[in-house]
Amino acid sequence: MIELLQVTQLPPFLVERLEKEFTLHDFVAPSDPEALLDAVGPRIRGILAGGMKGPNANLINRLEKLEIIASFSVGFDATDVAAAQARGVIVTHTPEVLTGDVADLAMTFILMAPRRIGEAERFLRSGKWLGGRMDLGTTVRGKRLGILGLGRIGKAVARRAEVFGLHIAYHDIKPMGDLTYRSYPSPGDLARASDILLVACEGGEATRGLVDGGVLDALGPEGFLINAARGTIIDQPALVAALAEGRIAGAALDVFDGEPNVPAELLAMENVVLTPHIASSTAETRRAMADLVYDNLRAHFDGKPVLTPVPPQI
Ligand code: 8YV
Repeated sequence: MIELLQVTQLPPFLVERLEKEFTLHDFVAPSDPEALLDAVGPRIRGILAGGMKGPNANLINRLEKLEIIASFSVGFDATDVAAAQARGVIVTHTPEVLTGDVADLAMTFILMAPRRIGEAERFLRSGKWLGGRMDLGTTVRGKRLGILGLGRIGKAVARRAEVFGLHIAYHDIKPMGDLTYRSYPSPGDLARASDILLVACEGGEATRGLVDGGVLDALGPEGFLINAARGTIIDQPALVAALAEGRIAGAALDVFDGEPNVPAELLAMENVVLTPHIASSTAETRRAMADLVYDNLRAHFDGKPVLTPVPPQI
């Protein structure tokens, strides 16, 4: 059987399906990685990766028979795609199938943060309601939503947000052609023209720290920051400082730089909604992602073109 190296946790239904046709080697937390690689490395033809964990250049280059890296994620920043493609190793990901659920979570966040829904639930559960009413929230309707990165997910959120009466603008490095949304030339310009700033661009080195203290100040003390993309895109210490000093009004975050660790300061803030990277975590979407990972591997090893390759990065 063809041998694959699994470097990240995957849903059991995907592992079980793959194990019927492939030999999987568990490299998620190996006690002796060197020994395992010495033993099986020369036979490994595929790697199973994910959004938060993928192979670096060292691992890729060590596996001489490696042909394909199949990532259980749309984001491929955890895998060194350039190193893989430089060697002719195909990288696949799972676009489209998770767009709806990720956009739904982002839209939920856009409503939750200004309306103080997380805080309201804690207020009720802790018995504070018995002592009086909670402070007022902020209306979302009529506000300006700035979308940083108008890709598949950004556009899907824009469609939802229009229904809620938000005015949409965006910044993207790619020209967006005939869209009616207004484009701003930089993240700071977009933030200055936004009441709510949604981070929806790719992760990786190119966008690391793109939302810095200057962008947060441009968003301003009435502004909300939403992130269901990658934690690395935001300068996290700058975000903590901006929230602590009231330089932005609040945030809703599904992703963190260094997750699953989340800064203690954020955990203690009432005006911050926090979820544990669940944007694509529905049974339906995870099944669809798993099917796509399987279909890509099957196609490749049957000598057919893969379905969803990561475009060339070099
Ligand atoms: C997953 C993700 O949570 O698709 C992505 O880029 O980050 C998520 O869908 C992750 O890949 C699960 O391991």
